[in-house]
Amino acid sequence: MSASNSESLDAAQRGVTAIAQLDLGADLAAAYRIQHDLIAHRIARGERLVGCKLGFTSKAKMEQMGVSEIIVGQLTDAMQVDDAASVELSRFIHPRIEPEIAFRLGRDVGGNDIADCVDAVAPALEIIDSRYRDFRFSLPDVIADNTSAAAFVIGEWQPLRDVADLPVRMLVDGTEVEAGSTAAILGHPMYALEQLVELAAKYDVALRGGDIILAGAATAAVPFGEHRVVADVRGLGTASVRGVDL
Ligand code: OOG
Ligand code: MG
Repeated sequence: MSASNSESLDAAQRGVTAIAQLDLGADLAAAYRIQHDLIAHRIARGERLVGCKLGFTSKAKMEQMGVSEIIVGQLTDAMQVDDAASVELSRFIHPRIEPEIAFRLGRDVGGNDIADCVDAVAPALEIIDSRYRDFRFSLPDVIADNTSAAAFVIGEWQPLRDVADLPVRMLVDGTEVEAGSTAAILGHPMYALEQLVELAAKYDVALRGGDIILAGAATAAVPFGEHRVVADVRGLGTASVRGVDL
């Protein structure tokens, strides 16, 4: 059951074709097992895990998607797009983009306080692309689908500083389309990291030195098309990407 669900999701992503929602019931552990199987297919093709991402850490995201529980997904090297680079839109089914902040772990978390393990922070953008029709899903559906992870961009890393309440803006071709604050991320992005430690232990996600962690979008996501999109986090700088149709 879970193998075939992970194969359907993997094929949907590779074939850039949406599938019907899965009928998973309410078992979140089973949904995370499908996510692990899905990542295993990617690893088997030569991709490498580079970190993880949180989802639904802000009210704006929860309300936009009708989901109210925080979730974790996994990031591979194939999802990373260089800052200020172009990305081909044909890779995605119905992509959306959202502003994020990213943390980098300087060492394995193990039993340590995660705040002590973070060695850098950066502005970031995440491109999400549900593999489900109409971008609609239940909580288990989106967990199985690796939390809609599709691509991400990291701006310049800098030493960790106070990120409690930094204004966040997202601009599309120079026009502001979303604005918020890092305080929208569970009240404080470091609190999101503490929640991540619990989720990661429960659902078998490693938190290793060198890993990148996306803390979750502070604002709603917007459709990603043939535009230049910038995330601007005051005090941290920007991350940007251009969507291109070749
Ligand atoms: C799920 C991913 C949520 C975030 O930052 O909250 C997420 C989705 O919205 O499709 O990445
Ligand atoms: Mg996100």
